[in-house]
Amino acid sequence: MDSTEKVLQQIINYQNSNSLSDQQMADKIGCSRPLYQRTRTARIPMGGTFIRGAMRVLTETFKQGRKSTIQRITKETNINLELNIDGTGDYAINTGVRIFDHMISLFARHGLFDIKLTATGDDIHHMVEDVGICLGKAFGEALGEKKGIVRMASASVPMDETMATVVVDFGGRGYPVIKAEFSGNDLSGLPADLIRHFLESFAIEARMNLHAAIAYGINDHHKAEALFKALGRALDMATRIDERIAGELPSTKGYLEK
Ligand SMILES: [Mn+2]
Repeated sequence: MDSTEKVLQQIINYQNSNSLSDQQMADKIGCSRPLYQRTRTARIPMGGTFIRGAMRVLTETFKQGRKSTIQRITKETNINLELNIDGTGDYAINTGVRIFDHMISLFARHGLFDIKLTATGDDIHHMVEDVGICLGKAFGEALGEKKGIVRMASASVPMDETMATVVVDFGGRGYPVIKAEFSGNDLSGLPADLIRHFLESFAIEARMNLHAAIAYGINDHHKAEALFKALGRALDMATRIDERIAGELPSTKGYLEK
C-alpha cells in the first residue's frame, strides 16, 4: 500500500468508526459529496485538495489522543500528572517547592504543553527525581508509537548573561548528556544538582536522547530558566506532527481502534 492509499484507508476507517455520512466527510475534508464518494470508491485518484483535507482531519483526530495521566504513589512520593502534548501552555503546578514549580511552568508555557501536576514527597530529592520520572512516562505514553513526529529538534535560549541549548531525539533510546554547571549562588530552595538529576530521570523514562548544556552564564536562576525554556522549545518542536509525512501518521491512536 502506498502512502496515499494508507491515507484513504484511514479516512474510511475514520468515517466508519465515527458513523459519519459521506456528506459529513466531504464537509470535513472540504470537497463535494460526489467527489468524496468517487475518491472513496477509488474510481478517481486522490487529488491534492483531497489529500490535504484528509491529512488535516487525521491530524486533528490524532492530536486528540496525545494526552496522558500518570499517578504514581510510592513510600517516598505521591505524584499526579496530566499532560496534553497538543496544548496551549496551560499549567497548574504544585510541588511545594516554588522555584521548581516556576521551572516546570516555564517548560509548559514555552513548550505549549498543558500540564497539571501535584507532587509531595518525604524529601526534595525524591520529589524532584520522581517528577522527572513521571514527566518522562507521561511523554512516552502520550506519544505512543511516535509516528509522524518531527523527532529531532534543538533550541537555544538566552536569559540575560546566560545561554542554554537543548537538543533532543525521541528515537527510543533514553540517554541524557547534561552539561550544566551551577555555582550555588541563587536557586532559592532547589539544590542545583537536582536539575541534572531531574533531566536525567526525564530523558531515561521518556526514552529520549537529551543533550542539555549551559554554554555560559553567571546567575544560577538565569541558567535554570534558560535551560527549562530551551527544554520546552526543543520538546515542542520534536513532538510536533509533521503533516508532510503522509500515511506514517495516525495508525494506532485516536480513531483506528475506537
Ligand atoms: Mn536519586
